[in-house]
Amino acid sequence: MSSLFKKGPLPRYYQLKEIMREKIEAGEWKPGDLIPSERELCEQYGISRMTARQAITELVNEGLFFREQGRGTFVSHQKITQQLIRLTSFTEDIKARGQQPGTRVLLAQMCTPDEAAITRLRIKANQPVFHLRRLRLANDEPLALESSHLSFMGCERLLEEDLGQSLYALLEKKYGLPLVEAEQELEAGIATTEEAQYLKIPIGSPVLYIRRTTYTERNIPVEFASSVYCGHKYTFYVNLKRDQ
Ligand code: 16G
Repeated sequence: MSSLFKKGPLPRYYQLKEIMREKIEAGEWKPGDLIPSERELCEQYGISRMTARQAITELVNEGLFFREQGRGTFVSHQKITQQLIRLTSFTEDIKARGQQPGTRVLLAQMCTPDEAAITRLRIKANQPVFHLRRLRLANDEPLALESSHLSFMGCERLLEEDLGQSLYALLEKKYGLPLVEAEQELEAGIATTEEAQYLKIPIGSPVLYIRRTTYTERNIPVEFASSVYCGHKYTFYVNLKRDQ
């Protein structure tokens, strides 16, 4: 029996999921790799077939694995999965897929907020905000255009930061702003000329518009982001439970 399993409240299938997720994150399992069969996982970890199956099925549902009839289960490439339950950053989502996150900063400046930012960040029209526009990449492929408005005491200091790194990590680690929760809206659309150019897709291709307001402690909004994601490269995953 494997010592990888910890005693405690976490069910075994869940622990196995996390073990397999870590293998992808660490690059041990790469996109296109065949993962061990249910039987092999049972033998390796001393677990039941049901447990192995549940862990694999959930990772298939999350988009991390895909099944091919008669061939087995493989680590997926292409689509990036963002869970709609956990609050994660772009950097975390891409790394979780075993890919290399990248950022091209297109604009970073203090400015007056637009209507949407005023409402979402609950600020006055004359309060300057930090505006950051970034092209986000996965393995050097453009995936999203993100436009973030940030408002917190001292946000102008962001002008001096290396904005090619993770914004969430910067806010949490350097600025001491724990990111507690977010509200997010998704909307379908088609790429404008500018979006198509940045995302390297034909004009009029399907895109997803995502708006997210991220809150720190005491329900204070710090970021309002409005993003455009390539429609064919992204999956949103949500696990729904029916009221009993
Ligand atoms: C996500 C968020 C964005 C946030 C970024 C932080 C959406 C639509 N947007 O991409 O608001 O700024 O994560 O990622 O989900 P980072 O820490 O890698 O910069």
